[in-house]
Amino acid sequence: MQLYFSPLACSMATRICLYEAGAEATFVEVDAKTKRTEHGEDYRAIHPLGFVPALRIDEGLVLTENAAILQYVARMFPDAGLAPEGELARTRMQQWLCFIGTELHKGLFSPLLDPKAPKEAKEYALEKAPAVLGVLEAHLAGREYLLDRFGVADAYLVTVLGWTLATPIALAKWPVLRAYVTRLQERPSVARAIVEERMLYLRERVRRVVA
Ligand SMILES: N[C@@H](CCC(=O)N[C@@H](CS)C(=O)NCC(=O)O)C(=O)O
Repeated sequence: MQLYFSPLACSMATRICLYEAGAEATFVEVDAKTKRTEHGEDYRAIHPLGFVPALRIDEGLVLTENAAILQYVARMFPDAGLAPEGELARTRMQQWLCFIGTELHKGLFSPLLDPKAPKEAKEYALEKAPAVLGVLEAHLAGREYLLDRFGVADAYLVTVLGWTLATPIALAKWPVLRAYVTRLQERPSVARAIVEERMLYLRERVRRVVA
């Protein structure tokens, strides 16, 4: 399979899960600004909105939407234990994937990180931070992961919470969350993804300055 990604974007959650699973995968970088892949393809022909991630699966099909892709990877590599068994536990996992994707990623972080978002949109998003982060702080108190063991929802959460560094949100106000991020960032699959994507992110920034 082939993962279309942009450095440090939400697509990093899938990279983490592919590493966890020891999957054979290739990674195609998408320039978030020009919407060209590293091979010069027009990425909008692959994803009409130009969003990462997209996952080209072996049968030649392309999947989109982070929550769906993460669950697909978990199902393809069951030995990695990235998604729980059982109806209730699976629904809980979907609950967290939806929460992270809507309340956290799109509701809170997208306006804060989007240079084109108006000031009012950023302020409105920031007002929601205490309630949304408070839900996670309360849930993770006394727990290592969102569910019983590390899984796709954790990969997504640690990726998104890593973005706080580029926003006015200070995780020091949510000590449980801060400890969760620190702990998960030390996990080998997460640490590897961060190191690799940080380097690519810096390279992209340099390319942009030079261009
Ligand atoms: N609904 C999509 C949203 C994905 C998304 O927002 N991706 C961001 C990166 S984290 C993106 O590609 N942004 C590029 C842009 O806004 O043009 C999903 O869940 O996969």
